[in-house]
Amino acid sequence: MKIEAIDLYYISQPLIRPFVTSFGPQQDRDCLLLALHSEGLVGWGECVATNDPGYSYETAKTAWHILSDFLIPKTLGQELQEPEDLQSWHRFVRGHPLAKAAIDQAAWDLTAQRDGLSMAQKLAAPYDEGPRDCVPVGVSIGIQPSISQTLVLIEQHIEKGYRRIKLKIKPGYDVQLASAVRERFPTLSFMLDANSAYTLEDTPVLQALDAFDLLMLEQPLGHDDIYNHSKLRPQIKTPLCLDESIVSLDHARFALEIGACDIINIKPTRVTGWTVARQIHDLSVEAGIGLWVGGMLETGVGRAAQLALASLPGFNLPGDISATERYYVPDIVAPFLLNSEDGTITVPDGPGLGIEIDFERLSYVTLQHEIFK
Ligand code: OSB
Ligand code: MG
Repeated sequence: MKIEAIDLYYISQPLIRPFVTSFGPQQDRDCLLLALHSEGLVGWGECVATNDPGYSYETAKTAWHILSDFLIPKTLGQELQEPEDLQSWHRFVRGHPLAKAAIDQAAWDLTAQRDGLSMAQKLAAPYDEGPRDCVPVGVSIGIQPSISQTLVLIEQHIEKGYRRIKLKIKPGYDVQLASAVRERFPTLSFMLDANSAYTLEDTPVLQALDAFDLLMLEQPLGHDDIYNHSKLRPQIKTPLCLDESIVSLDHARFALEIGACDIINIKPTRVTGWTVARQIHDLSVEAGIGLWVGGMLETGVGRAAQLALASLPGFNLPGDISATERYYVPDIVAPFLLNSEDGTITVPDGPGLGIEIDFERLSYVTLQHEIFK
């Protein structure tokens, strides 16, 4: 499929409520959308880099630069057979996984449409089992002004049908929070995400969390660390999950070889896209570890592709793929809703991502649009 044209959109949408992590609050969420055009088909991708370099060094503006000046010129006019082709085309750009992932997602959408498959079916092609129809999902709740407000929010999400709750923590807002949650909800499946806010010196605090029967503790130490996590792991009882540290297939292998984690949160966008995400999935299945799909406050465009990934057989824990109405109303595609009876979301089964873009809404939230031909 010759890549005939590429659209790039810079969009900004208000979040329904600010999302606060250990690196600060977020109210308006910027991101990029990208469309690959070939043979009358259009494949869509989302670049989740955002306003600030908090979670990642990439921002929506650096991603615009890397995409428009390097990745898009390299991609335009090429013959795309399979999404894997992008690996060699884009290797000349070091880093910038979130920018690369926008094209990767769009290539999976485009080629799945060409093959007459949903993206879930295309991703699941190498496995005996087909993709799951529905995937269990949890919610990620940001840092609230008070513990009592957090308890109210948890209650509301349990009532909606969510079966797994993730709470953000930071030093000074951790043990008390976990203790209050466990006291109020004795059987709740809940976990904590520190987004790299601790060091090995905080080991006693992290050990104190052992008392609350957490599902897991996500990324307590450095965003670029693997080694110190392997030091921490035998000192705590809570299963340790890595997010930020796993930036490639090699890093996943390093983490497993030195015993740095029990669980991996695969964010396809953090590892350049769905091709590498599936390789990490396969490695994790071989290692027999816990595995789930992480999120980055995606619009429905990105959520559709996360759901496709989460439908693969090796994902054995609920992902951060909560309903899009938690963040954006309206969204630029029809909302993905929670099946409240079992805490799942239905995986789209239409061609490719199985979404339909609302172009009126898209143009309303677009700050910049460029067409590359
Ligand atoms: O660390 O998992 C994270 C959102 C933005 C950046 C980092 C993270 C998150 C989330 C939200 O936890 C997950 C989601 O609901 O999309
Ligand atoms: Mg995380």
